[in-house]
Amino acid sequence: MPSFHSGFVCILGRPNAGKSTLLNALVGEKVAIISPKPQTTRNRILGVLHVPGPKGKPAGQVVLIDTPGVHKPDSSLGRKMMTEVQEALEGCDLVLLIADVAKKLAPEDEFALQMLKRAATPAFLLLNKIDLLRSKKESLLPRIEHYRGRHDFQQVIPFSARTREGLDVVLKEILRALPKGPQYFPEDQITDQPARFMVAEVVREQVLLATEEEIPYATTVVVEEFEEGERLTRISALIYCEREGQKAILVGKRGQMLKKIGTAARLQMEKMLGTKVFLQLFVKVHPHWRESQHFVEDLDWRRQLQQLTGGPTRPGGE
Ligand SMILES: Nc1nc2c(ncn2[C@@H]2O[C@H](COP(=O)(O)OP(=O)(O)OP(=O)(O)O)[C@@H](O)[C@H]2O)c(=O)[nH]1
Ligand SMILES: [Mg+2]
Repeated sequence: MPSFHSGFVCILGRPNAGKSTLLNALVGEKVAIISPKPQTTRNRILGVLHVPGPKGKPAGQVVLIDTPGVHKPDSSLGRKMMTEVQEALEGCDLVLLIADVAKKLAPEDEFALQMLKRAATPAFLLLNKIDLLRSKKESLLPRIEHYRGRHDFQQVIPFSARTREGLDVVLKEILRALPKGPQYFPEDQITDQPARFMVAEVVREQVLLATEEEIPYATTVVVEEFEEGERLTRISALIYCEREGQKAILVGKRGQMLKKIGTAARLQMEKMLGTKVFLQLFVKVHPHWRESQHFVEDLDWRRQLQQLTGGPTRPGGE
């Protein structure tokens, strides 16, 4: 296939800029969870976009890597998140730096720019959320000037991941920037995350949507049991939080909150898996888990997968 273009494209930017929304919009399926709260994404997430060409022949493959929002970490969890960003940047062909035009420039935007500069990879500046601007073009100009002065971007494209305005231009330019290359993933594969870990994320998304203040940040989800049948999948998951008070809120009066989270998560899982789902959720307190390097490392699904399949589990043993 002489004209097949492909490559790895890293999505980088401050928390809440719309990186995961862009990933899902380009892939056309929900690969990453999304929430109005910053620091939703905690690990790098791969989404494969199979681009059809004329006469139904594939024209290319864009392997997108969504990353956690760039911030100054203040815990083991935050440091792990920034390592995930760094790993995603390594060896990619193109970086998409996502800015949120509805927000003022913040230190996190500068951190993201610094990471991009260190990566020394061709980059696009994507100005997201233009649907929130009243007088679109004029208000974008100072932002564009600022970024143009800081870095040599191959493209600067305003768009909206939510309304899809400008998304066709984003995709066209990504394809143009990618080299001729192989098909990295088979045509029926859209992510490398096993279903077992995607369902943990689905539960976490519902926790993020249903709770406030520190609970979204102090919560993580681990799937304990995942038994896939032809018509029914049995899933049991633990929601970890850091304090008894958080547990009381997550469970709710007479278990109402946990039930609400469970019902919403189950409906999403049934759509995702194409089977009925029997979901059991439990809440457990693990004081200061975000500070525990060991616990945070064990949350990494790539490591959990190695444990499940009996492979090496610690760096150095690999
Ligand atoms: N109005 C508007 N909202 C958007 C757009 N793109 C994303 N959002 C919203 O912005 C919020 C954050 O979106 P995410 O995709 O989770 O952002 P993210 O950059 O992945 O965030 P982290 O994972 O926390 O770094 C959500 O409430 C989205 O619905 C857009 O183009 N327009
Ligand atoms: Mg995200």
